[in-house]
Amino acid sequence: MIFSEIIAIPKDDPVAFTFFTGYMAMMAASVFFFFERGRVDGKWKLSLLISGLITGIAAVHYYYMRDYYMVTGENPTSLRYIDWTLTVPLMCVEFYLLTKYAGAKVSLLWKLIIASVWMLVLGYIGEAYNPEGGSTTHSVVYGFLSTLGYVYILYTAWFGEVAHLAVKSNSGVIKKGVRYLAWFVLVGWAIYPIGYMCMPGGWLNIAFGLGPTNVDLFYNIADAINKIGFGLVVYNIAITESSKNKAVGA
Ligand SMILES: *C/C=C(C)/C=C/C=C(C)/C=C/C1=C(C)CCCC1(C)C
Repeated sequence: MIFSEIIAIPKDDPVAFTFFTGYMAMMAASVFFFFERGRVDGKWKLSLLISGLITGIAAVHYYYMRDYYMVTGENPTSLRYIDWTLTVPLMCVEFYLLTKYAGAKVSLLWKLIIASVWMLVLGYIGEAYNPEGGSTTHSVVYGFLSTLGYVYILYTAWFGEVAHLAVKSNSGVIKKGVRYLAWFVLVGWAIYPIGYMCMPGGWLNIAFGLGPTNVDLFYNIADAINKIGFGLVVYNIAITESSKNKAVGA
């Protein structure tokens, strides 16, 4: 068939649908962040650039992940983790930039990046090297080790350095914004381990019979919430702080 190369979205495949809409949403968000960059004060331009890069990198990966999924019917695990290994550290950069003016040091950035890479490398081993048919031990051991990195970031955002610096910033907008981001890490990021547990041998696979396609479903929904949501919070801080300065005539 001549059209076999054109990969459509079957109407009974929600996973394919979320790959496609995820791609569109990420791309649209990037365009938005890049254009709006021109409207914020100089010190916020880098934050908006990073927001646009996060969704832009994801958009490219979604383009390829959808293809991979449509052609093989399997989880695009490698592409997924390459995407995350680029975008999650960039989210750490967002935390750092928001608290930089309150005195955040580069060491904070490195600690967050190391914790996120730890979380992702162990999650990747958990998924990519899950034995044929699935192993609960394998999935639980690497899931647990990965979670340690997640908890570290969670702690830093809620009670650790990031939280302290946000308070020190003396800006209600930054305080509230960082708190919003901390909520994203607590609730939005918690969707990922749920997806992870759907792989063969995972707890949700065993308890409820959820399978590999649910892994992608949860990941795609979580990505849209977190990457675009994170960017919008940063955007809101930037635009509010910028207009505040204009009003004062600074
Ligand atoms: C844009 C992508 C983001 C924000 C990805 C975040 C991913 C996680 C928070 C993944 C966490 C995991 C665990 C806490 C344990 C199981 C393995 C992972 C990697 C799915």
